[in-house]
Amino acid sequence: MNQNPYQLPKVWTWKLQSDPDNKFANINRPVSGSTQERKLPVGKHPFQLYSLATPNGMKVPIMFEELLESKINDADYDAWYIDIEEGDQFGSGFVAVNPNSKIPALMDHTSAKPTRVFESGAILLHLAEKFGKFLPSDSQNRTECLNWLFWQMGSAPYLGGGFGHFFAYAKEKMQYPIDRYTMETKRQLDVLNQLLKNRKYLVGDEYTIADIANWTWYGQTVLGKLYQDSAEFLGVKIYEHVIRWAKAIDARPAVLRGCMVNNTQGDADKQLRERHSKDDFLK
Ligand SMILES: N[C@@H](CCC(=O)N[C@@H](CS)C(=O)NCC(=O)O)C(=O)O
Repeated sequence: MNQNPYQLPKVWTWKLQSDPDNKFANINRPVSGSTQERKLPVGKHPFQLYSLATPNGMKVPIMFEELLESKINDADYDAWYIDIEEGDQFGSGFVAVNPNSKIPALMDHTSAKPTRVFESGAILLHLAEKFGKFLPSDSQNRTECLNWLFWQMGSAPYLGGGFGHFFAYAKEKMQYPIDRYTMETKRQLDVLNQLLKNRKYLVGDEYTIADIANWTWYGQTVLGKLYQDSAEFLGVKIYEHVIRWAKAIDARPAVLRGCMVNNTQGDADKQLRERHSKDDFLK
């Protein structure tokens, strides 16, 4: 047990912390809104995406690339790089698209007055409905698809903000939060494993936006792509059905391209800082 537990003050107050090892923590504030005037760039395509290749960010270029792969050429897009470590999400232009200052954020210029869309789940649903793709048309399967889409949106913060934060990012390894969020992450992986025992994809035989949303988090976790050595720590080998599902999605050309968009880390051939044309992947 920690000999010096945190002594709760009566009222919490914000102290600006300056930590050279954690730029990201330095820009967090307990208030919302923009901190600087900054216009967002607008390219030539109908959809303007402002994002970064995190698990939440990746969902959207994967969706666009899947639509384009299905020959829906009207789904062309520009993807602009938002550097959240440098505070781009607090620029006035970005805040006007997403008042919550988080990537991904989308401007849909196909409407007379451009439509803003934020929250990755809402963006996937918006595009799926607009193009009639990756969302089942019959009522029962549509509802099941939304069940798993919203399950992901509610569950992944325990995996990312909980497990990932305390396992990989927190300077000190603290057993209490690591135990708590590891338990929950493993429970969630087991939920998916039980489901995928009898289904090819989350809703059945059809690949949907529920698979896209869940793959970037749970699929990438079992494939060892998130949070350093977390796959070994989480003992992911036992989630054999999740691994089979994750590998199948990982092999899709649109997923490969989507993961490259707004990515500036890792292997050079997997990086594409901004995407403005399909030819950008060939450079
Ligand atoms: N529920 C949101 C979560 C988005 C989110 O947390 N984005 C993170 C990166 S994955 C972000 O922009 N963080 C910047 C910040 O917290 O200032 C979604 O799915 O769109």
